[in-house]
Amino acid sequence: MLFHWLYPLSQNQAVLNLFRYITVRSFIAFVVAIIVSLVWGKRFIALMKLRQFGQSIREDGPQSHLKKKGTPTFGGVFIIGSALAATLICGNFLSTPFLITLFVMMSYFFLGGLDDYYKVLKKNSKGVSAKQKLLWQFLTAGLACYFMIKYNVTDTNLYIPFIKEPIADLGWGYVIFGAFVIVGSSNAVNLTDGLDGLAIGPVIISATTLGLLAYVAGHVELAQYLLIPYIPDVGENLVLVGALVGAGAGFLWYNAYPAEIFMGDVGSLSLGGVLGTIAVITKNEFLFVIVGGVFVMEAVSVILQVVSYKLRQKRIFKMAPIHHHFELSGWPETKVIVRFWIISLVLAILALASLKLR
Ligand code: 57M
Repeated sequence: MLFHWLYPLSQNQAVLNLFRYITVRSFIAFVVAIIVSLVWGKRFIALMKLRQFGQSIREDGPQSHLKKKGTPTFGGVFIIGSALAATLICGNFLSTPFLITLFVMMSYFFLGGLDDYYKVLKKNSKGVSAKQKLLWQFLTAGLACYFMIKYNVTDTNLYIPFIKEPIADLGWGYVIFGAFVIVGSSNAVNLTDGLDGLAIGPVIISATTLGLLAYVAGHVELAQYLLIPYIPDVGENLVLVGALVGAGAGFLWYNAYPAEIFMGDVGSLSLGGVLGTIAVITKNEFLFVIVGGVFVMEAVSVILQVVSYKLRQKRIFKMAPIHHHFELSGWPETKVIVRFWIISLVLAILALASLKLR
């Protein structure tokens, strides 16, 4: 909103001109969000403890997790809250791609918040039913993809890494395809969120990568130079990413092992939703498999485990998602976390490198 107020003044005050640049506003959003989340986080944790809004722990999980009982949850409220505060200051609310991403984030924030509320209120690990959750997620993601096409934000072509021409035109089928990517991303981040800092580290890395991809896609000369589709106004998503990365870093300050707070579904579903939406809106659905490789690995481990158990009554992993397998194999929690961060970083660099190879 500050952007809309300062922009007209920039004609008289040259220094305010800086506020026109997406890069400058993204940086300011990052700084604002990290300060707000660090300051607010401490108070928020104290409040959650006072209200006894703590996590219940499943007894069939790794034994090392039992000591985490009562750790406050709902951390996503201060991640998204801090990011939203920074975005309200720095964002350009006339950008349709930016508004669509915000729409998905807030819808999943609401869904995750409701789920956490039920879990905490009922003091058990079940929240909103899986069916209701999926229905809400698909409705939101489908609407978002419909808006993308209706408002000419993106075309309905499919692009794959390393090839500059589209491989197919899905027409309105793109709504279904895009919705799958967004819902898959949201749930994969949720599955990853099972160790201290395990989800937020790769979220920060993947969001930064997708933010850069959005910036180049929204920059006419850079898009032409890199032979990627030019998508007007999509660069504004870098401002949201700046805010989320700042807020995420502030959250990690408290979520780092041993965690003082968990993000809850309110955080994991909405952050995963944002990543998926930016991947779809920038036409990087397939590259996202590499960028978000850690989330993909976690989700695939669950699918393989469930299918194998149903078909053969045998498990592939000691426990799925795969981070539990490594824990039960004797790796200390922090080793699993840091190694997953390293994998995420390597994949992000690979994905960015692929931009020049087409
Ligand atoms: C959420 N949530 C954590 C916290 C966090 C189908 C099946 C694979 C689903 C899966 C599942 O329910 N996943 C979704 C995972 C939970 O954390 C809360 O949930 C929020 C995210 N949604 O923010 O509020 C626990 O994770 C630990 N944690 C940390 N640090 C953090 O920063 O240590 C979380 C954040 C917390 C805490 O212990 O309580 C969770 O794991 O429940 N189910 C599973 O993951 C279960 N796997 C399983 O059943 N595997 C089976 C089959 C079905 C594949 C198998 O391998 O045979 C495991 N999870 C647990 N116990 N806790 C196993 C049993």
